[in-house]
Amino acid sequence: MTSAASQVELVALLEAERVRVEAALERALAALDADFRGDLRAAVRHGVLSGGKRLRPILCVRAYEACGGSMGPAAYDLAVALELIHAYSLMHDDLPSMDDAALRRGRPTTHRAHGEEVTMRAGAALIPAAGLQARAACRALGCPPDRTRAVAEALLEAAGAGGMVGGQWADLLGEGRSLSASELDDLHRRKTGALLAASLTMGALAAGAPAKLVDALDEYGRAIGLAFQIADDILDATQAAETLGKNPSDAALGKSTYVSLHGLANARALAQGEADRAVRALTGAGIRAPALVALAAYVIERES
Ligand code: GRG
Repeated sequence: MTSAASQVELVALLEAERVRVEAALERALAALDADFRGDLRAAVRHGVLSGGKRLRPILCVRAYEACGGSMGPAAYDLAVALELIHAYSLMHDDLPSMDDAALRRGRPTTHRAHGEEVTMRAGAALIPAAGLQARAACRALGCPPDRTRAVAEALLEAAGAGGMVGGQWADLLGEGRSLSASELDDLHRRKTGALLAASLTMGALAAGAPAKLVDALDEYGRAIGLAFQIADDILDATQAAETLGKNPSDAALGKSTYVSLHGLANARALAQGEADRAVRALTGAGIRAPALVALAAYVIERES
């Protein structure tokens, strides 16, 4: 458990960071206005600007700073490339052909508000937009071409078939069937963990960090990715849909979860173990980043 004082500090930090992320998202969407018009623009804005914790961009800027990058608007412009991918994934995940969800972040899902066809288009349009956003931000940060390429690759690999899309596919195939513990780990390493880990490595790569630091932040990201997902399953099992602002739950969709597989108490212990592993990855590499340490605790203690 984090102390009450550090909890207060973390809440203030998250709020201050969230405001900077929202501003960067507004800049990113304004730059897309020429191509994204009418119903497409409205659906994109619904999916991207509908709240959310903005955890991925916050991890990215904190990794960038921990690796010596100097903070400013361009760092947030880079970080929101991750949020564009995350937003598309949630818009598509909620579609009738996937989770068929009515509610996301306490509001109607994008397809319920804007229709299924435009939501598919809006989500698809966000994928290349995210790649271009990352490239433009790297250039603004003064990254040389090889660094820019490495950052863009980290984003697209994490979002692709070996990462998030592959994990989502495994998730859909797993509906209505009981997965083994290793199948469940593998699914979530890809579906949730890959993009969370890329959030850290993109920040480190953009700052020009040596491989040792990039690898340590990758390990931190993968550990909090798993911890985050286990915490998600715990919240799903213990909180009402209204509190979470989303429905239906994974259990209701017939999916295996850490709670269904391991039980609540073991799932909590597993989440704590992963959060501890994340912090060890930082200390092992000599990375001094109190915000990242606090965020490792936050991912398992959060209430939404
Ligand atoms: C066509 C197979 C196929 C895939 C398309 C839809 C999709 C790609 C991927 C979905 C991946 C997905 C739903 C991952 C879930 C990750 C997750 C735990 C989301 C919740 O993240 P939070 O808690 O959400 O950070 P907020 O609302 O705070 O942004």
